[in-house]
Amino acid sequence: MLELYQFELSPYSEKVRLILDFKGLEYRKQEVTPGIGQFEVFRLSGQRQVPVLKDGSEAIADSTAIAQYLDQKFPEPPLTLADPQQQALNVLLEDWADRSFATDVRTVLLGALGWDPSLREAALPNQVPGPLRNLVSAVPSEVFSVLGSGVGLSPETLRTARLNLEQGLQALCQRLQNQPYLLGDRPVLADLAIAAHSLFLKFPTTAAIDIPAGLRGRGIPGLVDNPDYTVFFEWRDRLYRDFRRGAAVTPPSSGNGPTKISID
Ligand SMILES: N[C@@H](CCC(=O)N[C@@H](CS)C(=O)NCC(=O)O)C(=O)O
Repeated sequence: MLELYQFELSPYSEKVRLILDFKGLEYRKQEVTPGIGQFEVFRLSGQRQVPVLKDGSEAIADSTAIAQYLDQKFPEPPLTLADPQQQALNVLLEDWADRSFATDVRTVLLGALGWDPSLREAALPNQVPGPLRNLVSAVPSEVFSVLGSGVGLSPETLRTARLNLEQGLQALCQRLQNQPYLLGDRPVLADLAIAAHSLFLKFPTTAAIDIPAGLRGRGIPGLVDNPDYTVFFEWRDRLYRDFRRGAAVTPPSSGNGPTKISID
């Protein structure tokens, strides 16, 4: 059986899980402990990052390489498009998702918090507004071992990331105005990559990801609740409903704070 070496809350791992589910493939998750567990990842693949897909004696690192491997070995349904011009856009959009979008989402999440993990509890009551505090106080510490600490982000970096993200979301909404998926009437790699990298913009409700109950369906205030981006979040939630295995879990009723969980 296929084995996925992963972090549960890594967007790149989520991208591969979405691809595996989209193709209807069975696989086993091998959760890697950040730090010590990455020695095993290195032993397998010659590099330390997750995701790594193990297929028998083969170990494939990097979500894009894994996507290409799976599409070649299990062609149906395809992640690519037959029309070369459309396929070029598919490649470019996936790369944008993995670099620009992924970085901006991470920066906006960390930056919105003025993040320093060691000061988190101390800083929260004074510096973070209500809805954001509710969100943040429920974020498990594992998220921050994936995201990094965010220490040293300048206000200019934060502003630029927020603007980039808003511009990207507007462009994606534009593409989704008249078609169900980003490049037509079926999802392709670009859809799955962008959906996966929106993990921290809005936590999905699927039971397939081990997310604290208080976070399901919640996201960054000012973005998830902005009507300008409704089309984007509807597309993301539809994609999860139709293709991600594991039923949706009803999030806690809005207005209440999330379930508080202990943070290191
Ligand atoms: N280009 C890689 C990026 C993977 C990546 O950034 N993985 C992060 C988790 S989201 C990681 O393993 N971080 C731990 C580290 O760099 O040591 C891909 O597409 O898979």
